[in-house]
Amino acid sequence: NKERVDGEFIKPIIYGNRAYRLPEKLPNNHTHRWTVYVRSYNNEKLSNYVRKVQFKIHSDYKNPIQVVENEPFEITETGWGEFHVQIKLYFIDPMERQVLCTHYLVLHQPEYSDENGSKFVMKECYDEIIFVNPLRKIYDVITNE
Ligand code: SLL
Repeated sequence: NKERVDGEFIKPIIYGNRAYRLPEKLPNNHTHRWTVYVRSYNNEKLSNYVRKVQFKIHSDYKNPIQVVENEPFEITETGWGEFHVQIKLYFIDPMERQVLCTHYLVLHQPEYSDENGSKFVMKECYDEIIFVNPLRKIYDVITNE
């Protein structure tokens, strides 16, 4: 069904990272385990309209480009340094342009405590996806949530 709805519709998203300090340094000098992620603002299913997410990390890594096709849209690695991560969202509707978010991975601050009292570092950013003349079936999910 190729029917479209005229107009612009917005879905809020959150992207960012968490990082935990490792109890001891790994042989490759890695000091932290981190996860970079993107999710919908209200914890609704992003996969209703996102087909896949590509994460591009520092070229130091063996797999600098990783594609995640299912929720949760996230990758976890260990490392020692901070750098820019490119997060690219691909939509189910091929007519929707890809959305690129650039996130600066943080390991050192700001710091929070989780349910178990473990300290972690987190930084999250808010952004919005704008759907222009979406397919009816995409319109239905983005407006019914
Ligand atoms: C820079 N900010 O731009 C620094 C780079 C790279 C971090 C940080 C380990 C990767 C690996 C790691 O954390 N690299 O061992 O594969 O120069």
